[in-house]
Amino acid sequence: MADVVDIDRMGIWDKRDDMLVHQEEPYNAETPPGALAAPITSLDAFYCRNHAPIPRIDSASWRLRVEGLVDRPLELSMDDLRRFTERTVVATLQCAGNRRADLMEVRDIPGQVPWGPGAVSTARWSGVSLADVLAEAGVRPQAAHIAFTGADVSQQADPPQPFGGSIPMTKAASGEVLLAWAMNDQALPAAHGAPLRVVVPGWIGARSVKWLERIGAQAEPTGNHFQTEYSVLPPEADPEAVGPGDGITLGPVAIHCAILRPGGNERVAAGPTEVSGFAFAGENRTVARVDVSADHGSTWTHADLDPPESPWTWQHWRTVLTLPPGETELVARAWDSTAAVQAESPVTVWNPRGYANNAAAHVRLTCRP
Ligand SMILES: Nc1nc2c(c(=O)[nH]1)N[C@H]1C(S)=C(S)[C@@H](COP(=O)(O)O)O[C@H]1N2
Ligand SMILES: [Mo]
Repeated sequence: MADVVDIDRMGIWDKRDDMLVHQEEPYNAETPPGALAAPITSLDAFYCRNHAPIPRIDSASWRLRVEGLVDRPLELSMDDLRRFTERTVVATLQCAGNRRADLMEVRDIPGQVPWGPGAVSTARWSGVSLADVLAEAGVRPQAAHIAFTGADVSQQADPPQPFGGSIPMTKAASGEVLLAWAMNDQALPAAHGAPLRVVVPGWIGARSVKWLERIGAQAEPTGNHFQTEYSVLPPEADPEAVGPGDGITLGPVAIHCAILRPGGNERVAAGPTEVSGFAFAGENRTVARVDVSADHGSTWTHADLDPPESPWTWQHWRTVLTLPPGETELVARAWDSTAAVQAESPVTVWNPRGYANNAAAHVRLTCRP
């Protein structure tokens, strides 16, 4: 079992002073709103989500085990991994708990991190394709799921368990899922899973397991605590008294958007004003349209979308709306390429653990005449 780093925290996390820190230990911090406007998030502003202290790993003696339903079990060092073809994917990572704070206003969600809209960031990830490593191991046809296990042991499971998750073989075999050792062309920081992490583009952040130690090919999804923890339960369910199959296990990210400017506290003059933000469609969906309204949805303006950095990233958008003097509410809603649209209100999507809040974005502001 890996033990815990006891050096100065700031040195480990290496984050900007204006990160919105929800917890120091385990460290949970969201990206400040200003940093969400950049297509690629700088390492010192990338959100960080942990369920346990950072594990101490000696990358020289570290090995990745690939086992289960495979013809050739593997034990790979970092040098072994670097012999596979290096690949780079620009991908947005979004926590399933992003915007839980808005759900908590509908009804309390005890014991969970009150994330605002900044549990999302985008990086250039480099490493090897999971598919290439699985091909080397020779995955047997009975393997329908690929399970990942990290080195960090979380007390949030009873008994404590390493953090883990799984994805179906169909996703695992697609070239975009990476075992990444670099982020924005720099060595993967300890906070983000060094020496090696999974990056599952278009899926909730929880499946992108950090500090990866084991890959298992298996017939069923993993029984790891965090696989079923990240599920949407019906509103009336007691999260302490549910079985593994009672929820909707989360995978692909649902269409979502955020308004970045103007911010809620910004001083804005009435009249034509640029409104901007980003939208993100998970898995193989794309952002098809973003509608913005300043009159409670009587009229909608279609925002201009920036081209995405890759099929796996958010897309920033902007438009000009004429804002009236006095109090106004801006609303933005995104549609994806399957014509799925965001829920109008968090009331619709409230669930006991507070995941997958993709309700339309709202910003209240007062404009000077
Ligand atoms: N080993 C491990 N992997 C993990 C986690 C964790 O606590 N331990 N948190 C997951 C969750 S819930 C999210 S949203 C992402 C966050 O990745 P980041 O901290 O690099 O932003 O990592 C995922 N991978
Ligand atoms: Mo997450």
